[in-house]
Amino acid sequence: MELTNSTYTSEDLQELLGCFVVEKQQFRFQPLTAGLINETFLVCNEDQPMYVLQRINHAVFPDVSGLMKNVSGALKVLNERDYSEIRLLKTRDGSYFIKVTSGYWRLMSFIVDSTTYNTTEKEETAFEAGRIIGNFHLLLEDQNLLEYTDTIRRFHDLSLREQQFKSALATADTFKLETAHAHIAFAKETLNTLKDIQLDGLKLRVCHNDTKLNNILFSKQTGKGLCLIDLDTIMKGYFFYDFGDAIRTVVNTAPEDEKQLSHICFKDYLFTSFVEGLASNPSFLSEEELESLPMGAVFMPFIHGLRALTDYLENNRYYKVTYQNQNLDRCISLFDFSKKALDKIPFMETELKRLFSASL
Ligand code: GN1
Ligand code: MG
Repeated sequence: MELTNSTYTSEDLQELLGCFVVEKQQFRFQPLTAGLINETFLVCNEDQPMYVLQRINHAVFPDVSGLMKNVSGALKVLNERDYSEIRLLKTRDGSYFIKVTSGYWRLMSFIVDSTTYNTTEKEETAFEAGRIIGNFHLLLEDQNLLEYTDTIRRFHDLSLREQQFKSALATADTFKLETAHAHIAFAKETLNTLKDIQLDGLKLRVCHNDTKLNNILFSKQTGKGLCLIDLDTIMKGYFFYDFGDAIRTVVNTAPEDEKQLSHICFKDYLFTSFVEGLASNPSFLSEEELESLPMGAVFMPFIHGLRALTDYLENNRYYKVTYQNQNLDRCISLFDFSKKALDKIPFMETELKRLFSASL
């Protein structure tokens, strides 16, 4: 019996596949461990990946049927010449997910010869990331927001994240409070500054809400951006969020839990390429949105750092960790990037004005 990870055997997974409308054959399962929330397996026919099988984390996503409605609704329009199609496979009962004792599962097509990158040094990859994120937004621009459920309410709402942080501070053990002392102080100080950011006037759009670089598929052959994956947080939001999440992962060549702060960087040339890619789409951003974007690159790493700090104080109950202090390392590195992005605000403003001048 081949063990796929500590929880599921390949027999378990094979049985699950039998619930979906797929050709009956003996598959091989390979766990994908990059995500911090769901359990994901690549389903292979010999060495050829065919599908992605995923257990949806129900504690994080209470409304699985609303979530799958968002995903399937968006996927209907996200299928264009320059945007690759991901298909949801139906269960034998005609649903897009199945509930069994181990939880909620879904199955998606795998795009042949595609790959992801956690970080990049290449201008071309940064350009393609910008192009494909812009394309995603253009395709979804006319969607009716009322048809999209909030899969996680107030997901990027700083006041909610502040409340959660404060309640974690009230219950955390003293040793953790001491270890994270300087970062807690930074969080409190920055919360006071960022509180004044006004997003209310910006256009609400159907956003991806988790546009980190490794949620973009690229063609192994041509290097072109293909589509966005990890669609669970598709719901309303501001482009400000999707921009900031992309910038924190596209222009920083260090991973999210980098310990060596000298490796955490904001590479100007990668920012420029990303924005060039974004601006290569027909224009869809208003002047107000464009003006908001540089601050998005400060806000998003900060809010993620704050969530990681909160989870560290709460003994890692939300994010998966591979070692005890990983959430603290994530927090330190994300806060550091947020500070570095703050120093780059004038540069970001100049580049956005220059590259979007034609659309203003
Ligand atoms: C989580 O599971 P994953 O890696 O796709 C989180 C994102 C964070 C990310 C940090 C629902 O996403 O918000 O950016 O970890 N998703 C949720 O890498 O909380
Ligand atoms: Mg995600």
